[in-house]
This record gives sequence, structure tokens and C-alpha cells, in this order.
Amino acid sequence: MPKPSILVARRVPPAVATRAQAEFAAVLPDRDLNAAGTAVLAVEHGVAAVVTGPRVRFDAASIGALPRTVRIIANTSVGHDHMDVAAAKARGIAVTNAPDVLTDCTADLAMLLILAACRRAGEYERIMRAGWRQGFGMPDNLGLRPSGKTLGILGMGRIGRAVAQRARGFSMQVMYTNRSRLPSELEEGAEFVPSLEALLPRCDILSLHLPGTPGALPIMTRETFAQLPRGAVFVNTARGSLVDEDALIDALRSGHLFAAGLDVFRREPDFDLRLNELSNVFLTPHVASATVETRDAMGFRALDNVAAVLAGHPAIDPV
Ligand code: 8YV
Repeated sequence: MPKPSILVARRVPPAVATRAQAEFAAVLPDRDLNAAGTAVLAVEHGVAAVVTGPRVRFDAASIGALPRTVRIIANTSVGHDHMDVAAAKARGIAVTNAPDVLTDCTADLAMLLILAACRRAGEYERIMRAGWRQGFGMPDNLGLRPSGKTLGILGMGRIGRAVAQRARGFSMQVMYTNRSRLPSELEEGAEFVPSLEALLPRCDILSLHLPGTPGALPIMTRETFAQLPRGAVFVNTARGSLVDEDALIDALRSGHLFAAGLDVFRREPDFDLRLNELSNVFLTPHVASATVETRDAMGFRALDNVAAVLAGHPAIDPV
């Protein structure tokens, strides 16, 4: 029986490409394709599956442009807010994501941003790269001690819990809010706070771990930033759409926020360049999952989903 034809529409690590070619008749362009480019190649090759990721917006029209041969769109990401899942389902296309495999790396990056923002890692690094000659004035350049601080986690799913687990190693007090309280064995020692309004005033540091919801209003606004205590630190490894960036920039400029650590932005990759003018932000280019091990695992998870669906089984990670 001929191997089913699939389109891997984003660059994947060599091990993932090798497996795709071994198991499928895989079309592997050497660049990330946008939705239109994906449709062109999917039609040309009559593929049964598309592997893609969160940088590519698949709205109803882009899904409608895919050929009828497509049975699954497998995302290498856990997030699927870039995709009109209902439109795909209406067309009989399964949509999957890649949960679990990036939990640890995303939590690691959240900790990195917490530490970097508190300890002013970006500023210090820039001082070194400038030759360290300019005056380094105590006490104006002091950071904050993360140990012993109260960390608020907004969204206590897999990644939120992994952050709570790590924060305990830094002797932080961890509080969280979530749609509902978790069973105590999943709470990682964190205290449940029933609402955002109750959580925010208690946070020295706030870290977001909610999924993005297409079209939803941001949860971090002028009002919610104002509910954080003056001098709080804000971290986002979840989605830029959760944040009103004008409000964030104003809170950083005014000193209401001591600092922020940001991996995700409302517009990517052409993020708001006013952030670059602020010394109290530590920025990374949406790389929470970007390790050798995790990117392999994300690609393999997408291929596992493709293999399941094309073999007539239910998807492993349906969304
Ligand atoms: C991205 C992510 O896939 O999984 C998600 O939802 O946002 C990330 O893992 C990755 O950073 C590449 O864009």
C-alpha cells in the first residue's frame, strides 16, 4: 500500500523530518509556510495531513482552501488559538495539539523570566557588553530577591503546576487562581484564591499560564495591572493576546511594575518596539519550547497524531 502523503508545513528538527519521510510520503519544504502556501502545496500533492504550528493563522477561509483530501491538521504546539477548530471540524478535518511534551521547558522559561526580571539580568548583560566602564550606581541598580516572594499563577493547568513546583524550590509562596480549585494532590502546595481580583493584590510576581482565546478581551488591562501591588513583577509565557500592551508599557514606564519578563506578544514577530526602550523588561522571542529535546518531542507528537488518524484511529490529542 502506498504511504499516505502529508505536508509538514513548518521547519522541524532533522529527527522529525527523518521519521516523517520514513512513515509517510512527506512533503517537507525548507521554510515555514503561511496558510496560503500550505493550501497551494496541499492541493498540489493531494495530502491527507498537514503539520503546522502556532505562527500560522488558519481561519475558516484558509481551512476552506485546503483540499478535501486533508483529514487532519496536526499542530506541533499546545496552543491552538491560531486555528478555527469549528471550521475544520465542519469540514471533517481533525485538529490536534501537542500537550505535555513542552510543559517542563515552558515552566523552565517562566522561571528564567522571573529570575531575569527580578535580578535585572538584561540590564546587567547590556552593561557587560558595553565594556562595563560606565558607572554602576548602587543603590539604583539593585534587583529584587525572588526567594521568599509570593508568586501568583493565573491558570493552573499542566504548565502552571510545573511552575508552582519549581517556585517551591526557590522558597516562594505560591498562590493560584483557576476556573476551579484543583484536587489537593495536584496543587503543588499552592494556595487556591477564588478570583483574579483577590489574587492580584497579594502577588509580588504574577505569571500567566492561560490559553489564548481568539477574539477574547485581554485579561491584563489597566484595571488589573493596577490591582497588583506597586513594584510587582509580571511574566508572560502564555499568549500576548492576554495582555493590553499599552497598559503594560505604561505600568512599566511609571514604575508601578518593577519589571516584566515576556516571551509572547500581541503581534509576533513584529512586536511593539516601545518595549525595547524600557530597561526593565527582559524579552525572549517566543521560545519557551525551543530546546532540542522538546522540539523533537513536539514534532513526534504531531506525527503520532497524524499516524493515528490516517490509520483510522481516534486522534491522540484532539482539540
Ligand atoms: C510554540 C507555543 O509552538 O506550544 C505552543 O502553544 O506557543 C510554542 O510551543 C513555539 O514557540 C513555536 O512557535
